[in-house]
Amino acid sequence: MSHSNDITVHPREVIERILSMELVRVTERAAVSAARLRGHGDEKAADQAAVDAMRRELNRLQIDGRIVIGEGERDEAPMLFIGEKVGNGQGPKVDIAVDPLEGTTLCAKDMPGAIAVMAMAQAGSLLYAPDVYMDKIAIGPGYPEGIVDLDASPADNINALAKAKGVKPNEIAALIMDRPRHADLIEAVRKTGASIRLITDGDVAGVIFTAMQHETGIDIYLGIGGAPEGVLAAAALRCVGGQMQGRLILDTPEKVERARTMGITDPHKKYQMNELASGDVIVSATGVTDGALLNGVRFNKGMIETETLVYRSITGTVRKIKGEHRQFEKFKLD
Ligand code: VTB
Repeated sequence: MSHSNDITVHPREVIERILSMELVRVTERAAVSAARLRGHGDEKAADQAAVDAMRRELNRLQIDGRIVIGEGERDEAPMLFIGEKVGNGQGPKVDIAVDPLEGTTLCAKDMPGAIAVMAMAQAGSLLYAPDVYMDKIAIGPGYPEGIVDLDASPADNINALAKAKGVKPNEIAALIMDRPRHADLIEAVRKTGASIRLITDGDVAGVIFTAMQHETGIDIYLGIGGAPEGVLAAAALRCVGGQMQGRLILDTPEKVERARTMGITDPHKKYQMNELASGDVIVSATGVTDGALLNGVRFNKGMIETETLVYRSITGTVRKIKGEHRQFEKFKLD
């Protein structure tokens, strides 16, 4: 009988494999804590609960971690601020991007699409983005490289995508955040005949929707949302092989300066997806409210259910993990 303990696994592989499951726990805990305040109309309290839980769980991990995308800069965010060290300092050196509650308003109003999300990568591989806006464009996998571009007109992008998909432009569905700043964009997309799904919040999930077109019906994401959310979305999309570009909106000298102190020397740079997130990345997202990607947290009698998507760029694996957390006294999720 042969023994299988002679299989050689690269040490980095082992670390990453173990960490993928650890990240699931981190976002699960953040989601459960936020969901206890779901539908209570208090965005701040829900966000704080998610931040507390995420930070506590991160500090339990065997990592030498540093927050690169977090709740804000040190002076404005007491927890999970940019530059904060997390983990027990013992394991691999990693950079971490977090959004403990992406869609605080969605959670406070119990509307679809709030998630707890984080990405972890080798140190130096996530863009240190300031908390400004980012202009973004994203499509799912399977298209030739470069068929859409942030600098092309909306009409050219929709038409090129339709051609590559082998459909008419009126069979393309775009997703755009419902904001006055998008009035011209929305008009231009509508002129092509494409349909638009407007969302009130939550464009990390919005970008990921393009990679699951068969489930979400969305072909392309367009428009301006948060830059930190752009990095998280790029990290997830990289794992499944879509295309994305982003450009920071640094429209005041103060923002240009803030970006410069974070190492960004060209304020007009158009970032490709693998410049937003490179190297080996793991992304974990747990549903807080129900959404197209994930069910929200369910509080049952004696048991809490969670749903999490975990992405790994090294293998392109996407796992949907259903957690059943039995509320035995000693294992209780708080
Ligand atoms: C964006 C978007 C996020 O908040 O940051 C948005 O990326 C804020 O946009 O997903 P406005 O300033 O226009 O309100 C979210 O929708 C949720 O955090």
